[in-house]
Amino acid sequence: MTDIKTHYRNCNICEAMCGLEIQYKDKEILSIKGDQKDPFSKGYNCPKATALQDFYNDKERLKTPIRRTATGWEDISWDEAFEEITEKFSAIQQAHGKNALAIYLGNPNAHSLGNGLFLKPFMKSLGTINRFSSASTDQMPHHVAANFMLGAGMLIPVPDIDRTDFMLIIGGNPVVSNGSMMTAPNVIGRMKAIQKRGGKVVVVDPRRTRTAKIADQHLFIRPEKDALLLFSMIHCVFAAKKINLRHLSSMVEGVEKLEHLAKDYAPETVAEFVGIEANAIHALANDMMTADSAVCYSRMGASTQTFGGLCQWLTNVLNIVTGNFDRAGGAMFPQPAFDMIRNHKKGHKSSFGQYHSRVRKLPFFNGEFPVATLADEILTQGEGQIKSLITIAGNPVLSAPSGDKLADAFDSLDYMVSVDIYLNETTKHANIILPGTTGVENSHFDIFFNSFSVRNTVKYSPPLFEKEENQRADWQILAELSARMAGVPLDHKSLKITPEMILDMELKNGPYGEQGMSLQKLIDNPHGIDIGPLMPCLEARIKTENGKIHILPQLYVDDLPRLNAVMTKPARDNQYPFDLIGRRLVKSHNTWTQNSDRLVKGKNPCTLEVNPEDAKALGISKGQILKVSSINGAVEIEAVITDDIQKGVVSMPQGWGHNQKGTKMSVAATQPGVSINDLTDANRVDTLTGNAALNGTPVAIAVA
Ligand SMILES: Nc1nc2c(c(=O)[nH]1)N[C@H]1C(S)=C(S)[C@@H](COP(=O)(O)OP(=O)(O)OC[C@H]3O[C@@H](n4cnc5c(=O)[nH]c(N)nc54)[C@H](O)[C@@H]3O)O[C@H]1N2
Ligand SMILES: Nc1nc2c(c(=O)[nH]1)N[C@H]1C(S)=C(S)[C@@H](COP(=O)(O)OP(=O)(O)OC[C@H]3O[C@@H](n4cnc5c(=O)[nH]c(N)nc54)[C@H](O)[C@@H]3O)O[C@H]1N2
Ligand code: SF4
Ligand SMILES: [Mo]
Repeated sequence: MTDIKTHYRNCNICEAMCGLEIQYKDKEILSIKGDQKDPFSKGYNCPKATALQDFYNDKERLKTPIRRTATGWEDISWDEAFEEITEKFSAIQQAHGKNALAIYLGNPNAHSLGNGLFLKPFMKSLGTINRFSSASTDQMPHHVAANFMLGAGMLIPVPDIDRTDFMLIIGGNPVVSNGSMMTAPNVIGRMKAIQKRGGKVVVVDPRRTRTAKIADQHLFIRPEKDALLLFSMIHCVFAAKKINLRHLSSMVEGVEKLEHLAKDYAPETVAEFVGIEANAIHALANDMMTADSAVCYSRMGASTQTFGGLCQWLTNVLNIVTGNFDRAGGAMFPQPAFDMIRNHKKGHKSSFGQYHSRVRKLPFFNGEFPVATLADEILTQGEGQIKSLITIAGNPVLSAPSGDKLADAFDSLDYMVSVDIYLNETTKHANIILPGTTGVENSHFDIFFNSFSVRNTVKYSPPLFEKEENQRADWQILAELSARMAGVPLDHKSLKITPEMILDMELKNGPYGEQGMSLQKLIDNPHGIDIGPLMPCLEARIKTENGKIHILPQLYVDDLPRLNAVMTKPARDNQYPFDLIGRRLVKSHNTWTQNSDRLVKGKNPCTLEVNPEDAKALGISKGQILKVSSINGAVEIEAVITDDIQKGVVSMPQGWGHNQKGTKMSVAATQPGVSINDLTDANRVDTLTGNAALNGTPVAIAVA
């Protein structure tokens, strides 16, 4: 028994940063469970953590570079792969300009220490502005609001869930997603604790989610009407003369003009469009105003929709005007040990709108263009057209709107490379796939999610298993490709830099450096270190030039006519009378975890939820196969009839569609489902931020 060892690390699949205790013998994992001694997650973990061993053991996971040939894929050496890629990328950039090469970054990059540190220099070495990422199918509106209101895109407020007396959750299902832009392992426990201390949780969602079922109150809302609801609540705060800025009163600019604008959004005016009665809106506003502390938290449902920009701005505004910004129990700002905005100067120029995309004129921001227009930029001929692409840890064929069209666009590229661990729906279009190490083979530190965490904690995880001789880490792939593209010799000292070296320097120079924070300190504390609850810190952290909170940035004022137009249009499109929304499932993470048998076995999870009244009107019965069609395309999917979904709305999971030829994920293919993004429409975006409008897609449904 003595050779059974224990390893502690953080799970890096989702944002919750759960601490894990892993028992192993040699290279075999014996058990994975929550680490009781992790000061933040305290033993909590979800079923996906156990699958870390499946990804590690997966025989289909790629470990050596592969190249597509006329007769199939062949293994090639790293040298050969790098040589070919450097030659092709350089030739394309020479012939068509630097921007002819595009980059797409997917979600796992945010969950990787190495990628978090090495992507920036990598992208710089390619010299292209054609950068895209999953952020524009996700949280871009949060960054835009933080940028314009607080002066830094990463200065995003998070709900102080552990101390609040009233939590309003709009368009988030953290009980299933485990929280997002709110790193909070064990959300159920934290929600129940609110209730136990006499507080209240309200969920606003077109679907009665698991989070809604645990909450004290659930309000169905019509999809994409959240901005009207939020503005109406702000109207109520002004009407009741309950504006209370507390310690921020001398810091907030623009309140008078805001009050004037809010007059147009009385509950009685917006109610019929929002689908929530006026008195319920008054009551909700009253709850926010009267609770000792309160916080409005809005997420994917209020972000990936046509008014995502307005929603995230108004969420901040509601928290500010009710006196719940930068205050215990309200929306607060973490102070992470690795502080990403440490070197941001006050009043630095934002990149928002620095460029506009060539074809659809969507705004550039945070170093990227919206992925909703990637296919246009590949397919539209002319100066500046994208001819070549590198995807890094992303699967946009399944994750981006009109993903099927994107796949066709990929086929028209001159050359494509993917840095990925699987041959999947996206990477099958590449000429070469470069596989990085993953999960337990990597060391880990959450650069990003400590910045969105409901408590200040810090933890480093060493690799559990050494990588095999021929394997490379993602960051090593990025570093070598950068060097080769720049003509830097491969024995150059810059190639000796490791993520650990940078991490140690950041920790030592960070906010806790003087108290002895360092990598060694984290190695000595394998369960992690608790720094404490979030503290008011906005005055010190704000990055606007004059140190003020801009409550009314002009770009939002300019977007209001678009919102107001909603109240004059007919609610329903006759051809596509239903609104399609997405849902997340406990046992899958986006598109990529489905090659684990333990996560996909059981009954088909990829079903369409239909309200009983709609089912009756259309003659749909349980288990029937339905054809769902949109302006983009059509899929066939099994019906589930439930009053958990609002009438007129249908819901299907995101992340599925593993039924394509030419991939190598045979377990995923046993439970393929269909892709929601064969229905979503890349032309539906929040025009303000360019974020994809994945929710609220107009669809028709019929028995197939
Ligand atoms: N309709 C609809 N669409 C959605 C959403 C929705 O709610 N509805 N959600 C959106 C959101 S929030 C997001 S974040 C995006 C996600 O969009 P993507 O990031 O494009 O999709 P993922 O499924 O996360 O793809 C991860 C890819 O990384 C690979 N991978 C996994 N681990 C590693 C690793 O360690 N190294 C490398 N190199 N590769 C790795 C996987 O094989 C996979 O190809 O999807 C978006 N799409
Ligand atoms: N198990 C699991 N966990 C995950 C992921 C996963 O795939 N699986 N993905 C991770 C990622 S990348 C992210 S970004 C997070 C996302 O985390 P969340 O935002 O919590 O995730 P969703 O489940 O997409 O929640 C969106 C909710 O918005 C609702 N909704 C849809 N349209 C509207 C609308 O117009 N208005 C309102 N008010 N609500 C609406 C949906 O019904 C849904 O309940 O989850 C992360 N965690
Ligand atoms: S909740 Fe997220 S971080 Fe925690 S164990 Fe599950 S997948 Fe991992
Ligand atoms: Mo996401």
